[in-house]
Amino acid sequence: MKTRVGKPQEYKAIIHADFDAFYTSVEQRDDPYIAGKPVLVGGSVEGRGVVASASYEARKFGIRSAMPMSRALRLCPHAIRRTSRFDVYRQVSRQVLNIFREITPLVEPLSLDEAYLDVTDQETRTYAPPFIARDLKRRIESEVDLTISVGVATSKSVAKIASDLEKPNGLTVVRPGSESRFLFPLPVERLWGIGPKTRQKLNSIGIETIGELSKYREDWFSKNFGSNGELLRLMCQGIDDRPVNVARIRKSYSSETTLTEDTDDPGTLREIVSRLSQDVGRSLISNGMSGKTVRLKLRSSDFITYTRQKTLTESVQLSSEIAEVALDLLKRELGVGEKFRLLGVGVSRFDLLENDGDVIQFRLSGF
Ligand code: DCP
Ligand code: MG
Ligand code: MG
Repeated sequence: MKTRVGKPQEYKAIIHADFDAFYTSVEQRDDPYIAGKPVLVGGSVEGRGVVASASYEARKFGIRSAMPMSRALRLCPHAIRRTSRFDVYRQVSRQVLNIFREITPLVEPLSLDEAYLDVTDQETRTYAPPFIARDLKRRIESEVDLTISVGVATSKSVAKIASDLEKPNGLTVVRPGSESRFLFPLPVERLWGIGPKTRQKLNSIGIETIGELSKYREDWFSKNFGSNGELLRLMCQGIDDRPVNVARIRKSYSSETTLTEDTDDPGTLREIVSRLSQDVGRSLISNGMSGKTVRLKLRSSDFITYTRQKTLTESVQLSSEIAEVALDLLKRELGVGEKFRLLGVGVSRFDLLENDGDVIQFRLSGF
């Protein structure tokens, strides 16, 4: 590690790196025939699959991740469809994480295609963070033959917003002290944890930009966002002290629900398990993850909780695949006269270091 030669100020240097159109770029890299063309990676139309990744050429037609494949192909009938090759993506991810770790030991992978790096200790008077980021991009391009977009800032949340702004192949630097100038004109949904529903509610009371949101006072944030309010208020100012966390590993995704009334009705139970599978599939998809073990959790009306699980040979990610296994597990528990009061579905066993990157959901409660 290089020695740090007198730093002018005490701030952190954080890089957020994210592959451009990850799955499709890998496919284009490995098959020159489809380079530069609209390419979609995801499920089949017949299987009611969704788009996992769309190449930038395909995005010109309005195609986005998580869109049904059937709709995507209507928007761009000549798009080339490929099925996911998770093993290859995992291998690429591992290779790139190793490059990151040669630069700094402080690497926090968020999913297969993105990570934070804390390069505070690598900074010197002549080697500023933007140059570290530029060299990082060059290395990935020459050694892995793929492009990443990179954000450089003093905190994780600002670096993540920055990396997304000039995709593909972007390098966005937010210099120390210019966080507010950078953040304030951006729409609120750029903030981590502000989903479509919260955005709509904020818009409905006239708040469109981060700058507008930042004008509210502490008590307004705590009233409307509960215990996360202060975190969100500070994020609006570009203040985020969360450290780059090397050890944080997300091992599973799950969703559970307590029934309004205990029941043994197979139809109702099946419907709930399908819905829970959908929740889990959505989380997996939006984090670009998949897992091999599907778990069904049951709590009977006499409060006995138990789980049934099945480990598959191939990783699953899609709701339909999760539901198929979960419903099969459920089938064996039905018809023995037992009523249930709680059901849960989970997917676990990820092959690679993957975590949820401190996923925080800011939900408005006060409206
Ligand atoms: N992914 C998925 N389903 C989603 C979103 C993502 O399966 N709804 C997978 C495929 C993506 C990968 O995770 O290639 C990385 O997700 P990103 O959100 O980073 O999307 P891309 O890398 O594809 O595009 P971008 O250039 O916008 O980062
Ligand atoms: Mg990406
Ligand atoms: Mg990503």
